[in-house]
Amino acid sequence: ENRIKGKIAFISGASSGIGKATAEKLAQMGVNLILCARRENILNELKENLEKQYGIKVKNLVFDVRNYDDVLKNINSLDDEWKKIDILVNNAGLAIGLEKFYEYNMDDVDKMVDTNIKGFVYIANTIIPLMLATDKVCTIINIGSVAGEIAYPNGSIYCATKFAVRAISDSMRSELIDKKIKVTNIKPGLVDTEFSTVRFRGDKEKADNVYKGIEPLYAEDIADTIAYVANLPEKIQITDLSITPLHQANAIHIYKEK
Ligand code: NDP
Ligand code: 8X3
Repeated sequence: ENRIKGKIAFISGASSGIGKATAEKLAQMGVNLILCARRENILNELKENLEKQYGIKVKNLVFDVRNYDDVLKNINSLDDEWKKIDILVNNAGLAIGLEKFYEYNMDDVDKMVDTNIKGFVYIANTIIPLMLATDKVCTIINIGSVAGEIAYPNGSIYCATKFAVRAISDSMRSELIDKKIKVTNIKPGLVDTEFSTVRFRGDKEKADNVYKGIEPLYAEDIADTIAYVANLPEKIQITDLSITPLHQANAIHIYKEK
């Protein structure tokens, strides 16, 4: 049963990977989309394709989630119909570097904290009041990670940001307990997206190595899960959902064929 046809979803980080695949999946289900990312040309192309292919409406917001003024300006610029957001996929995020805590460069630390925690907060903080203003049941899907459950060596800052996503999701869910807003923290394991290329600063070989010897998940797998959560009956809330490939148990236990 399709319960979300005609609804509005806001997706941050929609120009690549999980966010882009989610835009495609939700469009296929007849959901109108507000897409956010920094790369305008990719969003424009996506909007054109999705509107043509699925007959839905797409609104692009090109901004950096780290800039609170821009978050406010862009979301507040939406007209009243677009402000009636039913589904938030708070997904924009990144890891930079895989190195010892004491070797991290502070620019990279700032980028991770500012995007994955502060940007994540700015988006949710701006959109929750819009959801509260409607009388509809809404769903917030926060993209955490298995790295938000167990911290691994050389991933201290990224793991900390995903621990933060888990903590904020838990508080948010409790604070909204008497409201019509569900909060789900989806925690993927290895997903083959641009994630590792960004983490290794464009080094494709290092990035490809992460997915060698194991069949990883693909962005579409997470998009299907996001669509499943968004499409649940109104009374059902999934609080947390970890999702890994067959041969991954958690953030630190991965079986790879030699
Ligand atoms: P990608 O690198 O493929 O996509 C990341 C998206 O985030 C892009 O659309 C990028 O758009 C956007 N983004 C990054 N920084 C900003 C910013 N400052 N402002 C606005 N948008 C931004 O990676 P994934 O799809 O894999 O990552 C999506 C989420 O999933 C992240 O939160 C990540 O931590 C999480 N995750 C990923 C896993 C994996 O193995 N891939 C596993 C577990 C969680 P643009 O550059 O155009 O701004
Ligand atoms: C991203 C996946 O491998 O860094 O959350 O835990 S990993």
